[in-house]
Amino acid sequence: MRDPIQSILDAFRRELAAASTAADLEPIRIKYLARKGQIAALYDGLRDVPATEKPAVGKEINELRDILQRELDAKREGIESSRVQSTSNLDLSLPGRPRPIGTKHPITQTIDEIKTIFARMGFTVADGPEIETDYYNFEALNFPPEHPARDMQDTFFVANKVVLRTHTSPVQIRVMESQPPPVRVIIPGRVYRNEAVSTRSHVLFHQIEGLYVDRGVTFSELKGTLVSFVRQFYGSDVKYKFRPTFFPFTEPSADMYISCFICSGKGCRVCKFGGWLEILGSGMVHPNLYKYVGYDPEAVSGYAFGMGIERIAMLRYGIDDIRLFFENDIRFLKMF
Ligand code: 2NM
Repeated sequence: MRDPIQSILDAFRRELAAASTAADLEPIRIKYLARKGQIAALYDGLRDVPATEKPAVGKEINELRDILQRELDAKREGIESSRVQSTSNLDLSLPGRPRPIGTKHPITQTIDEIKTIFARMGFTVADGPEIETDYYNFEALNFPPEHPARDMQDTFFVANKVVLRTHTSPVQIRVMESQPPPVRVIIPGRVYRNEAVSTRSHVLFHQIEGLYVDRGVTFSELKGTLVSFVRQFYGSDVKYKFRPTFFPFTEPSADMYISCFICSGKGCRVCKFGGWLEILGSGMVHPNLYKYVGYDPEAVSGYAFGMGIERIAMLRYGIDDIRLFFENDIRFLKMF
């Protein structure tokens, strides 16, 4: 029995050395270690071994079986770990996996578009602090001391006489303070109002305001600029109208409306069946403001305007709940 044991071991090792994949190992295992393999045949052969030698020969077969099993396992492990480490199985010519690309938030997109239109008309972009003093947010904008907007119900107070800005207009005051006329700027940014959150209003939203001050600026220039803006933003066939209104910081003041671009003014859900959409407020800068910033109200005049970005984006895309802009639901954001 000794010779067959040695020759089985030699043959096994030769075949094992030649194997290079896990699939190569299986026939070897079957040939030697399976139920009808060569080890099993050796055990069968024990029948013909003299009784006195049986224990010793049996022990040798047991040892051979254990060696084969161990070496087979070691070879399998070696193959598996080298398969992970080796680059020889990688196809380096495969194209990379595509990664999802983000998009700009619809509010950012809307701001960018409006900025581009006003930049072509000579407006530069300015910005300023979101935490403001009562002076810049109200007083220098000609809000009387008891104006309801100054109430805790409408404005977030950070401290006595310190508020979260309720509009971007304080930046216009800061710009005028810091430079002589002419001034031609737009200011996009976040503003805050202490209001109940609902489908139509939020404590945080965005505005773009504009200001043009120079010698001899007239109301017709205000109209011309805003009409040019709505034609570029909503299309050249848009109908519009101005309606008198009131703001503390402008006199006279006017709200601008456009014909509903969804139904062309026939009446639909977006315009609430009125045919007209209010899209911005505007007016001639109140002379009192010039005194606060050190301009001569006799020498200069100007116009200002402001619009809510969420409102404009909601009208444009038919969005019926302002809260969607702030929830970062990826299904919503992917629509733009
Ligand atoms: C509006 C409507 C009308 C406005 C006024 C000023 C300034 F420069 F006088 F301070 N900035 N923005 C203004 C005028 C804003 O928003 C609806």
